[in-house]
Amino acid sequence: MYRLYDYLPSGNSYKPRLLLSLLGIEYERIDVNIMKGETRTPEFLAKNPNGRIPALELEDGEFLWESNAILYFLASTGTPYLPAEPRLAANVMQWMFFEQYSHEPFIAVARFILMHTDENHPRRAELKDKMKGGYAALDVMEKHLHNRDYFVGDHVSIADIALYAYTHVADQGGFDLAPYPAVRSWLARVSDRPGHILITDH
Ligand SMILES: N[C@@H](CCC(=O)N[C@@H](CS)C(=O)NCC(=O)O)C(=O)O
Repeated sequence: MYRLYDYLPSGNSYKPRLLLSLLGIEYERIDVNIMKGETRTPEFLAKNPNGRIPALELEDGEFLWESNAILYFLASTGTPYLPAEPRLAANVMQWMFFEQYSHEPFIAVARFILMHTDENHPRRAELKDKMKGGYAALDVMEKHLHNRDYFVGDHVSIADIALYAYTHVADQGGFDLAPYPAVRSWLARVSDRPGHILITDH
């Protein structure tokens, strides 16, 4: 059985947790409290030398880390979440790289700062740039989704799971999704799927 090293409030670890649930795959969940430094212990660094959750322990005892790589692995055994056609599969990768470079560093980090620091904390100075970058990512998503149901092709894929994770809680990072009707409709479509769980569920 897989073992997922996880922290419930984290959108990055929600990605594999959500996909495992959508695919109906049983797994053991190990809670790693990132706020108590549990990702930086020698024991955890032996699992992920980069000291971050999520990490997935495979049946042979090997570890996979980086949320989108874990999504790729879980989806790549003939599931509908990764198209077989190379061009569409590359489009899925394109949106997952977009998520990591142009979306998560802004929306997830703004959410982290607002959830974990008080008003006078020096990290609050980062928020202006985080909001600018986050809204730029939402603009790209809105434009792409205005005539589409999902990011790639006509079926939900791991690109949607990767982007859903922090977009659906963007309000917790101070983002207003009211001007993004296509993004809001897409969020509802993703959350309507059988097996869907909330970020706080497992
Ligand atoms: N690019 C990584 C980011 C992982 C990440 O930033 N994880 C955070 C929680 S969301 C973490 O473990 N932080 C604890 C630490 O840095 O010690 C991924 O997508 O998995």
